[in-house]
Amino acid sequence: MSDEALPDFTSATYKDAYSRINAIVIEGEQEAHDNYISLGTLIPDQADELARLARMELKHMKGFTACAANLGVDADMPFAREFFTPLRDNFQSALGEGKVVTCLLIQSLLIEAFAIAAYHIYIPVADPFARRITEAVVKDEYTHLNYGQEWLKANFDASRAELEQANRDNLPHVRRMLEGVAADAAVLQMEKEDLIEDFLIAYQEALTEIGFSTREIARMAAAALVG
Ligand code: PL3
Ligand code: FE2
Ligand code: FE2
Repeated sequence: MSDEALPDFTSATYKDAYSRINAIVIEGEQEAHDNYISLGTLIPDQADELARLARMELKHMKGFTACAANLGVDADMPFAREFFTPLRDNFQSALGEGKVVTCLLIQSLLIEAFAIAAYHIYIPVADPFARRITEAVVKDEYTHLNYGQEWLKANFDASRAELEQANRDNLPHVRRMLEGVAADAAVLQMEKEDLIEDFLIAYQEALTEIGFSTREIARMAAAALVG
């Protein structure tokens, strides 16, 4: 991949695809910020740490906003807002019910694993300006995934059933999101199969650390096929 030609970052086709992909990333970072602030209301003794994670998300958002400006692209924010609707709605209803486990699964496991996969696959095909920014961001996203992972690991017995249900309710949305972004991602020379593979590695590693068995994880991953 690395010895292939990079995309033409100035072409109309590239900029058109970038206006949606970049907007998804900006919206995702903004919502991640809001979600960590909200999580601080559910876990008050962690509010300071969660506010620190939230601040990192705003920094990411600014970085990706600069990437669009650098390419002369106008991010399609209404498209991106729509893109996140299912996960945003599910996070908001879990928040309303005080379901911290579901909120952590949606934000720290699913959304962060999705971001990690997307950024990994993007880095080798990004323009040099965006590459530097994305490399710094992806390190932070591991910190965020790890935050949720460690909390859920420490509370595994009490969280297990809710995690399985939240996975069933939300993993199918992640699959649809991957499918929804695939055509634009391909214009950026990011392959759908690579995105799915990287996502599953990050997500399954987290579930393993939290305490699920291989068989349980296989059953959870199957929810994306039937959902
Ligand atoms: C949480 O910290 C961030 C959530 C962001 C979700 C990102 C989804 C990415 C979709 C495909 C993007 C490829 C990367 C392009 C960068 C401009
Ligand atoms: Fe982020
Ligand atoms: Fe994050």
